[in-house]
Amino acid sequence: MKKFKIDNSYRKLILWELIFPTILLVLGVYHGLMQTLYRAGIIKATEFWGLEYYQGLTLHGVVNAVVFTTYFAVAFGNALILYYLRKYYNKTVAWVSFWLMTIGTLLAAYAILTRQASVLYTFYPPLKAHPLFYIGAALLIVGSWVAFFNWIPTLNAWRKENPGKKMPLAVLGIFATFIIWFVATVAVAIEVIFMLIPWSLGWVEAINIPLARSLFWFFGHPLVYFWLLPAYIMYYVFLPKLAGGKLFSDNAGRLVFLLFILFSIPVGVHHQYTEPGIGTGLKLVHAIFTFAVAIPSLITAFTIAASLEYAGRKRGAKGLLDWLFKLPYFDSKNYMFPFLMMGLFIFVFGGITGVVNASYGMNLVVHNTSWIPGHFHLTVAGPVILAAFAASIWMAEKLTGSKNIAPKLTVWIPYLWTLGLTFFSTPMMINGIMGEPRRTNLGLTYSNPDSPLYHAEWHTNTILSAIGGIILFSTALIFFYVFFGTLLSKKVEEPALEFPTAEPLEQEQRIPVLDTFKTWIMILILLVAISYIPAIKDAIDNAYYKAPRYEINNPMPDGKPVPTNISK
Ligand code: HAS
Repeated sequence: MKKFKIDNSYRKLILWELIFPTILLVLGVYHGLMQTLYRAGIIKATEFWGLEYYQGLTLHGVVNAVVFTTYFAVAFGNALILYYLRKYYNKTVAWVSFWLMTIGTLLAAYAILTRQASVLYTFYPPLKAHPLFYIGAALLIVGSWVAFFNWIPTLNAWRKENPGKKMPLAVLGIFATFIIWFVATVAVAIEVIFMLIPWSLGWVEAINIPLARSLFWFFGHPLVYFWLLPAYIMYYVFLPKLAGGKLFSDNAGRLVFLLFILFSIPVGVHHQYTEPGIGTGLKLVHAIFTFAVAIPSLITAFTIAASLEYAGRKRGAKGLLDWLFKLPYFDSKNYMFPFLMMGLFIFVFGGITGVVNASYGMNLVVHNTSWIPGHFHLTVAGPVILAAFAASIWMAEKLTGSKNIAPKLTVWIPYLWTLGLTFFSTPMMINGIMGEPRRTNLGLTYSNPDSPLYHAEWHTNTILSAIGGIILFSTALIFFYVFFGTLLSKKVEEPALEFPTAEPLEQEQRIPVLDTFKTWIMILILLVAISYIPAIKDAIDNAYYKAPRYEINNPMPDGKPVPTNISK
């Protein structure tokens, strides 16, 4: 496909949607490193350089997992819609979306940085944050909705002008991503707007915790596919081209994105297997749907592997597996390839550990242990972040007309990142099976030889994990150098949008049900009703009591002083 020279205003919009969150990511990644140093007992304190442990963990999760990913998905969608539909969406609305997201992010950042929102990225009540944290989160979500709604008239206009033509796979992929996001975020918007904000403002005395948690996880698991699907778009549309081959099946790709619409949402209770108020029968229903949501990823594994094999054979491979070694792993002119390839490699393990989590019996062993962050650093911090890094550098080049300032160095980023994740995640998961807790400042106790709670058997793995954290942090610095250096380097050509786009291996016929969203959204509504009406009912009926507000460092509700005259 030809390059697309876009209006300056759209170019600046997408660039700012990449630059602003990447600046925040510096802080988010710094706190990732700090977490490993606390957990290894290298820091044995409640805070470092003026930022408290849970404040840092909140920053790490909110910036890396929510802010950066949401901005990237909007920026990537804004670019894909322009490039593949060659049509403009409303410029003013697109900028309104950016400013809603940015004001929301800054409000939440104020609450976190002033130590009034150390509630982690899941903001579980009864831990209370400053109202601005919740209002900021709501604005970030609404801003992303505005971006998505802005694309709908553009797609409809394109379809009117191209009757009977398949919508481009990348467009189907980004629409599926945002359909999941919109349906999922309705639940967390209800939790935030109708439960947490009035409760945080003191208008409501106490709230139903199981209901708040269930609304969060209605959103919390589809959130991971909102993170993952932009990477999947790159696996299906970019990677076969970058490998020098073709996409094994375009219709398989369409089916995968549409299956995610069905199964991303009716699974959230698998985060609540230990929730007392929700019935075990319902947990089984969500477990079954969870195994269903693994199916589109398994289809992806085979479709992308077949596409890579085709590319490897076109490069002269003859044997059973030598196609794997014919691919352009170190071609600096093709630097996106290793980012996507290593993301896939990491996701093999991220996926397997996810399936372990989904298995009820095994989940009871790993839940709330360091196995869980071990799993999700092989998913969101693996394929997702590597794909976002690659596309951010690529779009920085194309939208400024500059050239990557260090392509030979860029190619090493995914390999160093994979090394860092191996050191970071594997020990976390081993210790998790031995009972090491997640979301805990181990440096004060379990990793502190002077503490009666010291666990010597966890120590080596916490040190290995810290080594992983240091490798990841150093690699992230290389990414920041390449990304910002490319943005600031001199222009060598006219800026224009361009993406490597794979041809399908065969011209497969258009299957109408794989070229529409309506059918799949109707089935989704049915599946959500089956899986969530009983869950919400359980959460309402079985809420033992409603909880008042708690601050992070006070066991007494509503900030009341801890009674000193406790009678014996
Ligand atoms: Fe997960 C918890 C189950 C996928 C992220 N997950 C989390 C949390 C996060 C997260 C952030 O069932 C913690 C939330 C919190 O803070 O409490 N997860 C799954 C399952 C999948 C899964 C079944 N998770 C993800 C993805 C994430 C993510 C994707 C982020 C992007 N997860 C759970 C469960 C929990 C959980 C429970 C709750 C645990 C608890 O108790 O709290 C599935 O989607 C996984 C399917 C994927 C596969 C792998 C397919 C492999 C592919 C690559 C093929 C490679 C090729 C190349 C072709 C089956 C596609 C080969 C080339 C070579 C060189 C080899």
